[in-house]
Amino acid sequence: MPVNTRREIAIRDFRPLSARQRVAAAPLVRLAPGSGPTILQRVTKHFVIIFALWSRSPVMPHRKIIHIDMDAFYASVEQRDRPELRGRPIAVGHDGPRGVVATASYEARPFGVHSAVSSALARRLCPDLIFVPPRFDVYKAVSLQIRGILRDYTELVEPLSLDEAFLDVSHASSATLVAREIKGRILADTGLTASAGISVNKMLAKIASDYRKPDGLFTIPPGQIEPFVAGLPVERFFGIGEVTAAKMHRLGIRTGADLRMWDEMELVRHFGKAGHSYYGYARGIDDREVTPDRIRKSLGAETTFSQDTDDRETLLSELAGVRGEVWSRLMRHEFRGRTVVLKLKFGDFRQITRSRTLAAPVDCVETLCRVSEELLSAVDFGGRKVRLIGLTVGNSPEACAESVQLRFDFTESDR
Ligand code: DCP
Ligand code: MG
Repeated sequence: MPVNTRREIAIRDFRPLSARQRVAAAPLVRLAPGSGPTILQRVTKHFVIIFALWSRSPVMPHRKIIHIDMDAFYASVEQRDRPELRGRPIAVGHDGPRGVVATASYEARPFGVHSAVSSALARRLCPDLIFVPPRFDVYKAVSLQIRGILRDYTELVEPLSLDEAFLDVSHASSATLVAREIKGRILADTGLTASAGISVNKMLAKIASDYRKPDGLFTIPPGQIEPFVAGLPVERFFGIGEVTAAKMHRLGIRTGADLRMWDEMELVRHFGKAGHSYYGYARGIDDREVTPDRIRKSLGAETTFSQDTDDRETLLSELAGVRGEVWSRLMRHEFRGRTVVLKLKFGDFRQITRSRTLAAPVDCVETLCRVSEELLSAVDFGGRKVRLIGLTVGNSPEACAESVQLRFDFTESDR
């Protein structure tokens, strides 16, 4: 829904209160028995009615989106771990004729050293630049630590890369306070600063996080979207890359206000389907949802017996049933994993797991059968009866590779 029509819709759709709402308002309005209503009663009554009208307004509440982006991520991790690099201009990357800068510390940026600049040029721009070789395993571990923090605030976390993510915190009363707290947690737990942008959609939140970097926190509230977008250079819109921005410049479109003057079909004529999105961006509209990272880490099934048992034959046949279910799920989800985990819960509700990691992902039901039966036969029940048996396959090569995508091959659509 276009932001600028929100007020019109809100007014147009006001209707009389329902009987239920009148009943809800009644106790507050009937303050005291007596002749006529006092001034206080009249004011209260009007307040209650306005509140009830507002609360039943069909206007969808705005989403509350936070975009978190770590500051000079790889470089900050290096400066954190090597105090002698703090306050110095550093570039993460290999120094050499074919080297490229992955990122630069904020001390190096005024020299023009930043991501994707060749190492040779970076050295010329900043002769004191210190090159630090990348340690991807460390960045990945920090990234996972940050994701863990973000997931403490909502399930709706969509990582965009190792160092940035969107969160949908529409449930919170103040997204800005949540973002402030997240920044504090990240600093306390990792020793690194993050910038946060807060607004009603992804595009605006992403722009906002960049607005006060480093260590920034910037909110674009609903009432300020229009003037904010109007003054924004088109190259700062999330979704408009360098090539498109250059084309817009040639058409005389430099700011959101310029873009807003264009007819939607004209934009489509010049920019193809993306023209529809640009038309929305100029009005601060972006309907994309925060899509959580749903990469599956494991897949399994389990069954609880109606009667606890320690009979090995019964357990083998129950295991076969569970295994059949796991196998069909593996097929259905085209999931592959190298680790087979057997879970047993005993009559006293204590639980154990036994696992084996294979050299290659489980590729046939016979392997799953052999491994699961071997795991079961090696368990000592300690005189207890089994109440539940479960089987899981995990350690998928796809899930492990998930966040190692590095961004040297930046393309327009990534922006
Ligand atoms: N990266 C990369 N190659 C690129 C861009 C980025 O290897 N062309 C890596 C290094 C960065 C990390 O991804 O540290 C995060 O990218 P950002 O664009 O968020 O840049 P920074 O976090 O380094 O800096 P900023 O403070 O501007 O976010
Ligand atoms: Mg960053």
